Amino acid sequence: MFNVDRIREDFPILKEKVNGKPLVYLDSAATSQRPIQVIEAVSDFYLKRNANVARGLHKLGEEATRRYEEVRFKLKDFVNARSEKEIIFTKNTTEAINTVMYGWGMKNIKEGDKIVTTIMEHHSNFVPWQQLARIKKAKLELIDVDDEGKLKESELDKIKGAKLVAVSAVSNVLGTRNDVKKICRIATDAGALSLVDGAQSVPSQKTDVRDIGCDFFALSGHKMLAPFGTGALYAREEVLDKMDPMLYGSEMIRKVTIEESTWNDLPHRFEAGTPIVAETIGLGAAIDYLKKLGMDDIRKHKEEITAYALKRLGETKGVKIIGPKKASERGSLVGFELENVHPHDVAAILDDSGIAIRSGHHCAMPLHDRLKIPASSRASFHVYTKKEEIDALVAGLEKVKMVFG
Ligand code: 7TS
Repeated sequence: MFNVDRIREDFPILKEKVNGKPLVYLDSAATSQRPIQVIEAVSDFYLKRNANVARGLHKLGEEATRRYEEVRFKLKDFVNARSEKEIIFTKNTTEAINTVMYGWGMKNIKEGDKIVTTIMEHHSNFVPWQQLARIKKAKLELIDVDDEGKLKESELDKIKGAKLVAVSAVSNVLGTRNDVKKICRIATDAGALSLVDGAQSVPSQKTDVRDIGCDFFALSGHKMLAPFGTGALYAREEVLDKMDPMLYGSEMIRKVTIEESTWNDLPHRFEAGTPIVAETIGLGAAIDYLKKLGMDDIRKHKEEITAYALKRLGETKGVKIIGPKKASERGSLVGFELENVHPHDVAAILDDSGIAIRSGHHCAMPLHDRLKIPASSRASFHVYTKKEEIDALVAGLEKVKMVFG
């Protein structure tokens, strides 16, 4: 049984006060809070088990390696990859996407080739392709959105003739949940590789990379209750095996002589240097936590909260909601504008009441240009979000309107 009050007990920070008021944390799309189980997994490692991995022959080092590699298997199961060799640990989604840009893109994209992405992308899934296109004199084409912030069906034709299609599963501004399975199928049929940015989808719904049919999938740990500095790239083994490493150094080599070097097996070839050990073990604890709650129940809860937020904000005079109208077509966030008030003022005044939301361009400047707005406000939700917090947001917005007459 999904019990939010019970879940909130696991998140110590939710008992904190901000500006003398109880914290109302509605910025989980930027980063989630962490349950005590994750915090304790990290501190337990430093307190009792700290050693570097894949090096020492001593007991502590072996144990650290075992626990660290165990997380790779957990993540492989969590996203339904075929093999743990397809899971590369990265520090976030951004690093995962850049690993593809450098390792696959620099090798395979040639002058005149076409890369397709969308206007709704976060800069992390936009700038790497823009730069790759610039360096290689390739073309970057964008799939546009309609008035409701959904990808235009008619523009999916752009995928024909592309070498790579990169799309987010859920937009961090519009909230739009894209039909990535369909887009990846069109890409595969067109002979293109596909990359899915799962930063906003992984914390809110079941992830099945085989069902999606993508070649690459990027995710961030810090949005899915895990520590900062954790994340992963999933890549299909056949594709990964032909990619070049982005970073060179220790761990990723097999043999080094003065003249040349050869590379380690997958996945270690793509993980140069000492990894983020304790925090990755924390990622393992976050996966356990999410699985225990159940991804289907998490999705149901988040959809309920999102539907409630859409309803309450929709009833609030002066509020204009950005993105799809139905909660079922969204991830767990709602972007909006408040008439005649700059989003930064909205966020600052809400903050006085202990309510944390995000305002700005949300690292999606091309999208804001397309929407012809300089910035927007965004409330985003997680497993611990209660309807009362949406009520607090709406009351806070009434206060903002009063301040601005
Ligand atoms: N892709 C999407 C869709 C995102 O929302 C984000 C982060 C990223 C990629 C990059 O993730 P990172 O972990 O590598 O930074 N989005 C946000 C946000 O909306 N507010 O803060 C970070």
